[in-house]
Amino acid sequence: MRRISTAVVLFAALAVLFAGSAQAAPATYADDAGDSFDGRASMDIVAVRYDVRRVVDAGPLSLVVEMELAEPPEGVLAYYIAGAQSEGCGTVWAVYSTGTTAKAPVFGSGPRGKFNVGCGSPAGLDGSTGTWLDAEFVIEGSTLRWSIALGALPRELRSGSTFRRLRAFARIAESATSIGYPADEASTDQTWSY
Ligand SMILES: [Ca+2]
Repeated sequence: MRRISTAVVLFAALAVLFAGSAQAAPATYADDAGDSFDGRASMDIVAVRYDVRRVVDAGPLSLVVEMELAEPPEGVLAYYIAGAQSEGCGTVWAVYSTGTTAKAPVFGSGPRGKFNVGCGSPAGLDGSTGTWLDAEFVIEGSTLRWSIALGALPRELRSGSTFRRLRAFARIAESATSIGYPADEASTDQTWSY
């Protein structure tokens, strides 16, 4: 009898442990509406959300980053970027490029969403270990959503991390440079762990 109850307690503890790691509470931070540099609602960040969940039923547990704008995003000449400093893998950026010349080597010629993470590659000549990863990327109304299966991330991010310095940018792009002009910025002091 004692052995059974010990097993039950152990199972319950493991269930809590796994539930905790699989269902981390999402983090959301907001930004004022109506504050984009050039007044366009399509360049106006209003909220950013981090989560680990299954995007589709029976799909893989995924890192999910969502950016809500005041209106649907631009289709040309814009970048939308959400970043955070991770524990173990440097900066994790979610980047949507509408497809400009300067980003073509990474993004190709069309609109595309990707992640750039600060680990997962051998150090290059400049010491960088940054790695570009394809995101599952969709635009649903005014919300941009990047996701990637946890198993597709470098091992430093697969089983959990803590994200700090959460911040996001909407940038007006022009074809000759990769930097662009800031249209809106958002940030928070809160941290997020999964
Ligand atoms: Ca805003």
